[in-house]
Amino acid sequence: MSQFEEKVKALFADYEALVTRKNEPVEETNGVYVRYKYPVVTAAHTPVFWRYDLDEKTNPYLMERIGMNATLNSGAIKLNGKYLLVVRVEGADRKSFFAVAESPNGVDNFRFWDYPVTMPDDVVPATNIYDMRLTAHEDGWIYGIFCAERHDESAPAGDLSSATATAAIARTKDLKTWERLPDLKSKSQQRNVVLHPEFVDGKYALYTRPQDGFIDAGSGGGIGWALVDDITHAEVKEEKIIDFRYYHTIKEVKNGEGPHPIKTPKGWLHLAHGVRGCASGLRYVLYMYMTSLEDPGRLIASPGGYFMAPEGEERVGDVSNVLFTNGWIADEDGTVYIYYASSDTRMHVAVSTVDRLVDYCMNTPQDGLTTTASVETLKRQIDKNLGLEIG
Ligand code: M1P
Repeated sequence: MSQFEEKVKALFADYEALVTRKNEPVEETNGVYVRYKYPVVTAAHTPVFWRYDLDEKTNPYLMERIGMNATLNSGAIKLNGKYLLVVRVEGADRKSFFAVAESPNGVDNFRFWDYPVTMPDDVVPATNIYDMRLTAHEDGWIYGIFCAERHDESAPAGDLSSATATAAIARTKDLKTWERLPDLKSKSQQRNVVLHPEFVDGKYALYTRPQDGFIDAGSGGGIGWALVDDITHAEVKEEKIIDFRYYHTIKEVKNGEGPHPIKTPKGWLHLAHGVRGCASGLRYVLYMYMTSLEDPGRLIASPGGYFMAPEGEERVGDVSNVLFTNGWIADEDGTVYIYYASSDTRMHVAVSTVDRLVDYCMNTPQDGLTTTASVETLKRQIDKNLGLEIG
């Protein structure tokens, strides 16, 4: 075997060792979920044959030709018994694209399909696309709603950073062939738009995130709710805020719906991200809430504080101090696989159950919005516990 062939063999052997590594649950003390030890998808999980030209004639030094920078914010769905992530892969060139990674069990052995998704362009092509939310809708299609980012052509000459965010819509039956529908029409910019899985009053229902600018949620108010007559020409005509932002909370600066909510006998279970500012920049955490079965746009439970926040290596990455989620899978037995990205760099899984998450939402005290209220809440629990005969 030539030296080149040996190097290729070693590359594939290292890759196989990484993608077949067994993941291990990590003991958590909070009882709500269990994190897993290893990230489920990293840039190193992207296939060797994406990154290297494996032809000795054209790549005699066996160098990486197409670098992959990160794997993050992934949509999730279970299809034909497989746990599938539509991963946001970001190349070294800063362009994000979608690629499907498949696992037999939801916690490890994620392997990318050979080719990334070829997403058709809208009439006005986007520069960058990312953060897909997948919804198997009762109309029979699987929808992917994602952010389409374009340079803001109204920006002053020389400003190459201003951009616009629009919700793009595509649908598929198999995650392989995608039909692109026109982008969502809305008075404001939109990101983190999610399709509800059922018709509501005979209409498609969207969770929205109206925002003043590309970054700034500004007067947007929070997570919105809008009904749409025709998904093939979707337009937000009326929008009401269903989960507001508040001063001095984990979602003071911004919030956004995660994956579509899970239907439970007690209501729709929602997972979202909340953002606050601090001296080191923005801090993104995950939080939960529930809405009514009769009216999915009506809040019925709002546990205070964060559900998950960055820990350990999760704190550091391209955009540090960030947890972000846009995918989860509820299995038939009630197990919930929560897929989240840390610091815009890598994908992780945490596992819980529908029952535990509902209990968390229904019984975690609400944020009273002041120190005085928080201390009173704490004292009530202390009083109760000290009145119990334990042991
Ligand atoms: O960098 C953190 C996140 O920032 C944005 O989130 P939001 O839509 O709330 O502003 C998105 O760009 C997201 O992709 C990113 O992970």
